[in-house]
Amino acid sequence: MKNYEKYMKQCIKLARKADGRTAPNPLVGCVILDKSGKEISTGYHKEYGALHAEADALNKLGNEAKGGTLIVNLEPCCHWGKTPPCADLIIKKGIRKLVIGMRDPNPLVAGQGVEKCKKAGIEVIENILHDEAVKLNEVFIKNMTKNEVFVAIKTATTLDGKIATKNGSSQWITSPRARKEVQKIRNRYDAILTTSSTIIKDNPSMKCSLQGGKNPVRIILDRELKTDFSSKIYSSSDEKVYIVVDEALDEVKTLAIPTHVAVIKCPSDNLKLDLKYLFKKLFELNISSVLIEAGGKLNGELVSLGLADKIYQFMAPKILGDKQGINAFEGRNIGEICNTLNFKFEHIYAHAPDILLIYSN
Ligand code: AOF
Ligand code: ZN
Repeated sequence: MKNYEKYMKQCIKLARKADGRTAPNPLVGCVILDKSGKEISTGYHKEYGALHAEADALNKLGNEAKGGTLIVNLEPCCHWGKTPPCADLIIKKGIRKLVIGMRDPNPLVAGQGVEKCKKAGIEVIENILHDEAVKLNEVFIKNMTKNEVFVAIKTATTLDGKIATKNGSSQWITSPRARKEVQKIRNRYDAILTTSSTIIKDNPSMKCSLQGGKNPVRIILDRELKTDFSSKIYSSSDEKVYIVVDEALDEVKTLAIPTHVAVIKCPSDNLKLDLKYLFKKLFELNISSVLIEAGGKLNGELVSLGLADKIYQFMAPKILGDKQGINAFEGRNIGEICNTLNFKFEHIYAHAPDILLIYSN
């Protein structure tokens, strides 16, 4: 068992090499051992449309795979998609033992890949490092099981949970090292979402400056169309920019939007855009995951509505000490501590002098 865990760890590490490139497909890595237990091949799913991890690893081999063991973090597929079924290739190559981290939540697979391999006489060992396998593909799992976009919030606070002073001054709370880490997080998400207030205040470009990284789609909540199109966020047209406006907005105003910017008309209530509607729309636009980089009001609304799957909270060793400073999550008014919104701890990382806390809903 211990050895399988070691190889499963390797599968997860291989899979992560394609972080941010496989959506809407999962992150998958694969290791193959020959019949004496020696590692003979590895592979991973490199990007959407590319070979599946198992095929990537098996295609490098001839007869040596016969009688061997294949370790993979996700159940092999058994359907014809962009590529042929991996289960068929595994059987054809004479693999004797299959070790998986988790079953595939895709209804087209969902246990049938395992069944097919078992029927062909392959021994199947399941749930090796299951929790890690689930975490690795949290976006894919939510997409598949709920048909919804995965939503994460990134925030950067002082020790007293403030993201800005009362007059909005916020640059920079965290250190350059922490801000570099933000680039890595951006690279994992399909889209970054912010608000007109953040653009007007900070004029961010919301790109990913990571070497070899990809620029995410940018989404701007701008109910009344207040942003200036000369703002940095609109400057490059390499990736789509969506501007989300109130569906009741004056037609003349929407006509002035530049051609590389697509408009999403969204219903609103009480001067607030309907976020549930918007997220449904984003999923229809093939956006699998979105990272929110905005202010306390939007963050507060998202958590209150139960729409945030994950929180990345950077914290700097600074204290604002002013109750009028802006909170990372605004807008709730609770009397009792038993009414807090509770998240689950996932990880803590040191990016000295700051820390990164990761929580899930
Ligand atoms: C695997 N290994 O590396 C991947 C799997 O359209 P396709 O052919 O790329 O198929 C996509 C589906 O195949 C995806 O939704 C998931 O169920 C499975 N992806 N399966 O065994 C892989 N990427
Ligand atoms: Zn496959």
